[in-house]
Amino acid sequence: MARGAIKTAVSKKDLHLHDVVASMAMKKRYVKRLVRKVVFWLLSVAAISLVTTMIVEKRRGPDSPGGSQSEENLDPNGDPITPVFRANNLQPTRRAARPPFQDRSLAREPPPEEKPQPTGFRLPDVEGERRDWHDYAAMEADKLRSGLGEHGLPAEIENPDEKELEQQMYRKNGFNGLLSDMISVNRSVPDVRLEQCKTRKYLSKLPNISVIFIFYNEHFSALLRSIYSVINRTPVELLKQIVLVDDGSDWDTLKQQLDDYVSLHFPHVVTVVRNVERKGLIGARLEGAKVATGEVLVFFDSHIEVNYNWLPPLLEPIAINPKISTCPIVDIIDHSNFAYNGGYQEGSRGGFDWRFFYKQLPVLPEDSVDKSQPFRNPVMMGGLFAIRTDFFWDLGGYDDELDIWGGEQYELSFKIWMCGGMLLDIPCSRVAHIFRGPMDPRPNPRNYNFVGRNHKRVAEVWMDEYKEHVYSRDPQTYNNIDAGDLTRQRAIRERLQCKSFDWYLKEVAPDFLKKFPPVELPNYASGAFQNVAFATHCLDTMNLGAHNAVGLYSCAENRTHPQFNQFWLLTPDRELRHNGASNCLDVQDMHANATVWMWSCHNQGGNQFWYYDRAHKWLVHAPNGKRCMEGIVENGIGTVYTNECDPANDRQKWEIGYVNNELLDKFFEGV
Ligand SMILES: [Mn+2]
Repeated sequence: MARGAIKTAVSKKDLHLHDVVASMAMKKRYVKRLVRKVVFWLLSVAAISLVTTMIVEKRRGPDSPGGSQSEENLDPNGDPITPVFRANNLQPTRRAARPPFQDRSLAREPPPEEKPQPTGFRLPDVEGERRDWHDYAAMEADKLRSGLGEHGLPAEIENPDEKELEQQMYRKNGFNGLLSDMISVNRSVPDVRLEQCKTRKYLSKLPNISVIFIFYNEHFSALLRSIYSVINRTPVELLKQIVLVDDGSDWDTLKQQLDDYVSLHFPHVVTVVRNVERKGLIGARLEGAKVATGEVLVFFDSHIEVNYNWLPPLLEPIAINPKISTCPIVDIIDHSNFAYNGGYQEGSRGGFDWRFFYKQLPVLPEDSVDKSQPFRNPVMMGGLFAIRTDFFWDLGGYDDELDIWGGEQYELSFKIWMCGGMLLDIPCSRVAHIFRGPMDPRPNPRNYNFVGRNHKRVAEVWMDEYKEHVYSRDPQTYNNIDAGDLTRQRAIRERLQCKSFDWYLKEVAPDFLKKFPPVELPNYASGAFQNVAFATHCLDTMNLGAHNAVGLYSCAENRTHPQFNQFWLLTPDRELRHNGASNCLDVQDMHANATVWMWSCHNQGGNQFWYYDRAHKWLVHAPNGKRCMEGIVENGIGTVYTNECDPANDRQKWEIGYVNNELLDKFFEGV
C-alpha cells in the first residue's frame, strides 16, 4: 500500500511535473492564440470601423462626386446657403469630426432629423441661451384698454365744431393732428405678427440700443406717441437711450415745452440734440449717431408706433453677425383716422429703377420658405432700421456731403452689402409709420437740386460703370451737377476693400437687371390717349400727382408728344405710366365705376396691368381682360372709371398717339 502509495506519490509528482510542463506549454500556446485572437479582433474592429467611418463620411458629405461646390452651398447645419451668404458669414469650416467609436451604430443610421433639409435661406443657428422676451403683463394690460383709437382701430372726430380746426391741422402735418391729440400716447396696437412670431424665443444676450428720432416741425403728440411706444414695448435692459434730434424746427411746442416734458417724464433715458440750422434727414441722423451710446443704433421717423416684441427679432441677427443691418416690416398708420393697418409691405424687397425711384421686388424664393424668417433685402426703405454703432461708423456713417434727403438709403444699402455686410428685413419685427397725406408745402430748405447732387455722389462712388445708366436717363441734369469732393468716400471703399457694383447687382439682386434693364426697352404705345365718345378729350393728370384720380381734359395738339399732363406710356412692364414720372394708373376696386388712380408704379402687374386691345380700341385692366377704362364728360368735368367691357360702348374706346404694332402682337408673351 505504502509502496504503492509512494509510487503513486512519485508518479503523482511526475505527473504533476509533467502537468506543469504541459500546462506551461499550453499556457504559451494559449497566450499565443489569445494574442492572435486579440490582434485578429483588433484588426477586424479597425477594419469595420474604417469601413463604417468611410460610409458615414460619404453619407455626411456632399452628394455630388465633385463635392466641393455643393459643400460650399451648405452651412454647418447642412442648410443650403448662397455664395453671398457664405462670403459674408462663414469662415471656411473644417470637416466635422468622425463619430466616436461607440456611436458607430448611431452614425450608420442617422435619425431622420439629422439629415440636411432644404430650408431655404437661414441665418446660422448659434449657440446660446434663448428666452421669451414678451412682456405678457403689458400685453394683457393693453387688451383691457378702451378708448379712441385703442387697439389701432380707426377713429374720428365727431364734433362738427372741430371740423375746421381738424382740416387746418391736417394740412399742416399731412395727417390728422387734432385726432392724434385725442388718442392716448399709450394706446394699444393690434398684434399683426405672423403666428410663428408670437411664441419665438431669441438669444438672451442681445446688444443694447440707442433709438434716434429725428424730426423737423413734428406734431407734438405724434412725437410723444413714438417715444411712449418705444418705452412701453422695449425691454428696459436693452433700451440704453433715446435721442431726439430737433433738426432746426421752428414750432414752439418743440422747444421749451418738449424740454420740460422730457425732464419730467423721461429724465434718464431721453437726450435732446438741437440743430440750430436745418441739416435735413441725413445730417440730423448723423448728429444723433454722434451722441448715441448704445451698441446698436435704431433710426426711426418721429411718427411711428412699435408693435409687441419688436426689438429682439430685430437685434438677434445683429448679435449673430455684427455686419448685419436689419429693418422691421413697416405697417401703416392711416393719416386720416389713425387706424393701424398691418401687412402692407410684408414680404417685399427694396430696389430702384435707373431714375433712382425706390421700387419693390418680390422676395427671392429661397428666402421665403418660412415667411416668418429674416429675408435678404438689396435696398432698405430708409426710414426705419438698426445697425451696430461700430459698423455704422466703420462704413463712414452716411456720406456727410449728402444734403437734406435723397439717395441716402441707396448709399448705406450699397455700402452694407458691398463692404462685407448684409441687409435683412425681419418679418417678426413690426413698426407702424404714418405715411403722410396731402399737406401744405413746407419751405424748400435749399435752392438747388440737392436730390440730383446726392444721387450723383452715390452713383460716382458706388455704381462703377452702371452710373452711366442713371446719367443717360437724364443727361441734361446730371451733366450740370458738380458732385463735389469724393475723396473721403472713395477712401472708405478702398480701405474696406468693398466689392464691385456688378457683384452687388448679380449676387444681391439677381432679378434686378431683368426687371430694370439698363437700356430701356421700347413702349407698347405712347402719347395722348383720346376718348372716342368724347373726341375732344384726352386722359389727363388734371395737374395732380400720386394718390389722385386721373381725369379727362381737352386734348393736346400733338398726340404723339403731348404736353406733360397727357403724355402716357404703355410700358414694357405692361403698365400705364405717366411719362417722366413714377406714377401708374391703378384700379383698386372691381365694382362698377371704379376709380382709376395715379399711384406709385409697383412693377408687379396686378392692379396696374393694362393692355391695349386694338380691335376694340379698349384699354383693358388686369390680365383677365374683363374690365375696360371708360371716360365720361358731364357738365364739362371729365372722369375716368373702369367698367365691364362692352363692345357697344364708345366711351370705352381710345385712340393712342403712337402704337408699336409689332411689339403689341407679342404683348402676352411671357406674361
Ligand atoms: Mn415719415
